[in-house]
Amino acid sequence: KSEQFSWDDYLKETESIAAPLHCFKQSRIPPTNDFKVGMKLEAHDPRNVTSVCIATIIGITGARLRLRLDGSDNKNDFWRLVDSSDIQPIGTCEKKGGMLQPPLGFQMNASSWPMFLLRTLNGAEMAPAAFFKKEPPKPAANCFKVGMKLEAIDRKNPYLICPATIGDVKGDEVFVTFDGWRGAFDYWCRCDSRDIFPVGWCSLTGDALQPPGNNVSITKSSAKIQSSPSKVTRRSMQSPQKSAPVPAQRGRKPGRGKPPGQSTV
Ligand code: MLY
Repeated sequence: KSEQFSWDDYLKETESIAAPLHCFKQSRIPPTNDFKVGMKLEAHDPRNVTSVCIATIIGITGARLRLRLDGSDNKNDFWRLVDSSDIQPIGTCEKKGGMLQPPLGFQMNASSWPMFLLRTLNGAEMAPAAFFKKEPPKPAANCFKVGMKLEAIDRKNPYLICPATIGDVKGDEVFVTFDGWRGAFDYWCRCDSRDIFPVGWCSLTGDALQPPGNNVSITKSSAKIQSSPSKVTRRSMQSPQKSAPVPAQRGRKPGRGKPPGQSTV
């Protein structure tokens, strides 16, 4: 399918409604993203939230920043909204009497941290305070209802935002289910989570909303054309889209008698 995903069509097709804006802890109009790749800021270490660390903006996506903690590896990048309370301008921590900390898994000897920090900040391009936006207020109550549609971050692939449905509601929490993925990516979160967005969010921020997975429950009309609906829908719809099979051997076909040698790619 090459057609673009349309919420209007999808809501009609699935006979469902979008969760109202006031359910979310998100601003009605997504905040503008003025940040630039390479700028530095302070961020709470996602793996050790009491630590405030130096982070570098590695990428920009919609109203979010892809961040990497200085002194950490490239395997623990994380994404934050520009109005997240987890990020702040450089200098904020010190102003509050705190001390910047090395990230969990600091790649150098702990004793080299003070010098590392000095060098990291020296001549760094610091994100201006005006770029940080105020966190939106909390929703008054959990007003999500089972079946409501939304856009949600895939926590296993946090750069992705996908169509989702509220699968359950319990107290202040909601169960976020990903349409067409058979539960593999579903999670519980608080109703005021910053990882869930109202329908239409991505089109406002310019983010690419992922299309729903392949495993959609088949409608009655299309089931009729299947030879054995119950089996076909269950089986053929089981595995999500797989990328094209990877050839066993990369690069040149090994010539007869010649060893493959080193890859040139
Ligand atoms: N490469 C991953 C992508 C899955 C994304 C699922 N999201 C969109 C709910 C996989 O196939 O497992």
